[in-house]
Amino acid sequence: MRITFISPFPDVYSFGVRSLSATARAAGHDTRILFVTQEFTQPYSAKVVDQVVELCRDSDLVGVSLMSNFWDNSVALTEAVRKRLNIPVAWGGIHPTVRPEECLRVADYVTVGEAEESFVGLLGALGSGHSVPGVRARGQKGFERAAPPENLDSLAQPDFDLEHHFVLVGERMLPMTPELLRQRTEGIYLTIPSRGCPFDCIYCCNVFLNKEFPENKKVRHKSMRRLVDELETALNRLPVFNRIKFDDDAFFSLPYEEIAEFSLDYKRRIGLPLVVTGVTPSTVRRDKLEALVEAGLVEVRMGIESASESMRKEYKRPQTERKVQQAAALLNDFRDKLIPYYDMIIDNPWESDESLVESLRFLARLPQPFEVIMYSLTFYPGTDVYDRAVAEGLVRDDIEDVYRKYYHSFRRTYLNALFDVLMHYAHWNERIPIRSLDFASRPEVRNNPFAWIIPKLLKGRLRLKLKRRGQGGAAAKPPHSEPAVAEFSAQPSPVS
Ligand code: B12
Ligand code: SF4
Repeated sequence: MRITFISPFPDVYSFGVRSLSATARAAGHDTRILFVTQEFTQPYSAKVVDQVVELCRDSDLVGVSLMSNFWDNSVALTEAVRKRLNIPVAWGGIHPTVRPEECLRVADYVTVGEAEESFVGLLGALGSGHSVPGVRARGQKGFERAAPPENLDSLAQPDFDLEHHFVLVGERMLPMTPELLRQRTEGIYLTIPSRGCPFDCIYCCNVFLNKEFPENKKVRHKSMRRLVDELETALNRLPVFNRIKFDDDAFFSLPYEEIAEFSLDYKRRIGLPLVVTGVTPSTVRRDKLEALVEAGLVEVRMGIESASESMRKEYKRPQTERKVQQAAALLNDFRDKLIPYYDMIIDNPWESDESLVESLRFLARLPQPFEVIMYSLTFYPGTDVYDRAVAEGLVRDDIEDVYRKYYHSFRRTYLNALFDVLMHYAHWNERIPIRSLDFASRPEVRNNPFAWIIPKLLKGRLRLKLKRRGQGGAAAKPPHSEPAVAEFSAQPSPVS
């Protein structure tokens, strides 16, 4: 059977699709992957849709992977394929997992949860009318869930066979080449050593997964040997990668012995700079850091989200302020070799200004160097914040209020402008004057309509400092892998 997968994300990592494609190939099917790389805020042009349809023409099944934000573009491609080719389309990924009924209004099949086994089951049963655990079909009554794979080592290595991959370049779908892969990944090989998460942060889809799949609470890891084997296979096949990235909330929760085993093997067989994202402060430990830094760890990304104790409790973040400080201090001990990125959430309609000020003051006192990445709280379906936002009328239309919301577009408030300033100072490794920040965040100051001048002055000060350092580019955006915070200083910010 021939299956064409569509990845509508702007990046070409698409780990879920690569895993499914490899599994289907191992089961004897022929697959193709189309990386139709575009930001979800931009609709596909008719020219792009036409080419995608052409590349799907000889398929028995088309599979689309999506997160909620990619709804519009996934609908556009699916409708074009179904109408023009009359080929069945299956959807999978986190959005169809959380919202199967909604997705079945557009797709013929939806997989719920991790789908290596159920997808191959679907291929075997296609057209037979037989039901397959983990798969929902249009009009089908009843549904049997499929448990996620227990042993990650038993899964096929992700599909990196470029011969059957295509990627959107400008307005053209071109065959993937090693050079295009290098450009699109920026030389980063991304993988996910574990699946599952024991926590239930109220803004994360794990809340849903933990309810729907109680097995998800137990973290399943690939063995360290298998993980390094995977990296080695990818590097040998494609010498385009110069950095490895684990997008994994649970990597630091591995026992020290396993991390030490991994580190030795990684250093010997891979030896490339390593990035670990999704670090939780409660799992950061000196011995683990020492081993990983020795192996090549150069960057970690840790979720702080809020420095206010009450907010963290509300978010169900499993850490105290002391733990966060300890973790930051530990990371700072490795500052010559390691740069930490701290994630923060703003634009929470239930968060008070006092709580935001706590975060600002906390960040301003953290040991440098570090980078800050801000996220605008988004109410993804299946999360607790979504339920509350719907109940309170903050979300009236899922598509408009959630799927189309850009998570890096921030409300133009005075306190957000201060976060922006702080982020710039941190990026340039300059300390924001703590007394100025404390003054700027006092209630009587922040409620003054002229207060917006303060963030501008602070940015001006930074520019001057950088000029003196011979780096006149303070106006430049920090080179984060994510789009930088909106330019608050471009216009006066209303006072919140
Ligand atoms: C790795 C990851 C990324 C990577 C790679 C994303 C990519 N293009 O693949 C990066 C860092 C780029 C990323 C970015 C974003 N991410 Co992200 N990411 C993850 C993470 C941590 C793991 C996903 C993963 O690969 N898991 C392992 C694979 C094997 O699982 P999977 O992808 O779910 O795939 C399985 C099934 O879903 C299914 N499946 C998947 N695709 C298909 C297709 C078909 C046809 C079928 C049948 C089945 C199927 O089978 C797969 C194999 O079992 C999840 C957390 C989570 N628990 O899922 C968040 C998560 C998916 N991300 C999320 C978000 C919001 C984002 C962002 C949109 C914004 C942000 N805040 O970061 C950005 C922007 C994306 C973009 N590129 O524009 C949300 C999605 C919420 C939602 N409802 O949409 C999640 C769930 C985290 C959360 N906050 O709850 N992310
Ligand atoms: S620790 Fe990370 S993956 Fe786990 S629930 Fe919280 S945000 Fe989600």
